[in-house]
Amino acid sequence: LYPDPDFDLNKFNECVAERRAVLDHQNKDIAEALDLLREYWSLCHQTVTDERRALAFARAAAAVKCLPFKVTNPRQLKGIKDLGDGHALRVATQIVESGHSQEVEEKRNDKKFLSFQIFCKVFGVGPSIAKKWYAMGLRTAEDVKKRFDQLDVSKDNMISYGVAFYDDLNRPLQLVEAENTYKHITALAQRILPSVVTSMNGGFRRGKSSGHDLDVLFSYPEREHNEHGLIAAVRDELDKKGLVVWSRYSRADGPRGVEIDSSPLPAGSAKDHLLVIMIILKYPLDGHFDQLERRDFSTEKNLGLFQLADSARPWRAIRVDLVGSTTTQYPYAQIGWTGNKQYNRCLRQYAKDAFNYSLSSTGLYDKRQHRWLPAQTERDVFDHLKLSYREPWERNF
Ligand code: DGT
Ligand code: MG
Repeated sequence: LYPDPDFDLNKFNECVAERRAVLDHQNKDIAEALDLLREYWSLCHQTVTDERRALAFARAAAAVKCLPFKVTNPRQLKGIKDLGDGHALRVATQIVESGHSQEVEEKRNDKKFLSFQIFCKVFGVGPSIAKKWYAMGLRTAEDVKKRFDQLDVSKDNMISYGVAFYDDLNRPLQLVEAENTYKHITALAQRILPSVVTSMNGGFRRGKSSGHDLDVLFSYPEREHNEHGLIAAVRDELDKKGLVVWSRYSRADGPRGVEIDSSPLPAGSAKDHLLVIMIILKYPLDGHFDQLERRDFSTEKNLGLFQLADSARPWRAIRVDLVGSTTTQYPYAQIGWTGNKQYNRCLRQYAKDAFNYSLSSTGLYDKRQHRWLPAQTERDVFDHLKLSYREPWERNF
């Protein structure tokens, strides 16, 4: 049945977190169709059932991306865990049989969906705001710009920057641009704190050649974190150079007025776990984040729009996230900020189901033994979870 004689369906289904998905997988047409339905339900959902539908399509698309062969016969799709035996399987089968799905094409061209896609491409806008704008009769990016004054968005809000820099921020950031910016930021951070360790995470670490932003992760010992507030210092240095267009800083143990104001979360005690819960409750419940992500935060973070030198004009705005983690959190932060989002969901669900562990970008918490599990490297995290190590480029679920 399978062109790959080594393919074992039972093994493939045994543990979803053991699967691997490279960017250049073999079933792009099926995955694209399923991802479109995921996006449709994630943006246009009305009910909790619709949100669940979006997650089900995300799992189905990931399953297809993990298949180590090109599907040529619909029978090859039968019995695949996460593809199921319902809606997603039906769509995948149509694509294999005819290269076409009526439903996918209708949704792709759905007017409301197209407007929601445009609105959600505004930095700071998620499905709930998109819905409001749609109800106000807005349809296009031009409508948003023209009627911006009626949108009840304050001038310093991230959304007003999202609108002002709409074109810049929707132009893909190329790998070489990301690397240059990353090097510049790393050099700056090393001048402030020579022992800092940095990594370029997000899609670029998974092998993408372009992306919507640059995700830089910093790691430093707890003690130095408390003294310096490194991310704030880096942001301030960039600001002095006139390179910051907009930024929002948050720190778990920061003074009042920052986005998250509570104590830092080192790997340690049950008391720390309580703090996690307190912060979960404080974390904004935006439609973009599902249950597994809401409890997630880092001790220090700066969302920013920075200036990037541009050949055609003095500069253009790009999205850069600076994330600080202590040395004890670093491997967890690396996994969390490498993604992709669906891979993280899968790992976290598996950690919960298999061991009753709570996995986040700040650590792995054993809820039975009430303790955090230490890790020095990403491999240690995989070992804790009794999973084979997966390279970043195999995490493109
Ligand atoms: P891109 O930027 O379009 O190339 O795609 P990615 O995969 O780099 O996506 P991005 O930049 O949104 O996020 C990178 C990873 O970081 C993703 O797997 C999820 C994680 N992440 C994003 N935002 C947050 C956040 O607010 N909190 C936490 N803990 N993780 C986040
Ligand atoms: Mg990114």
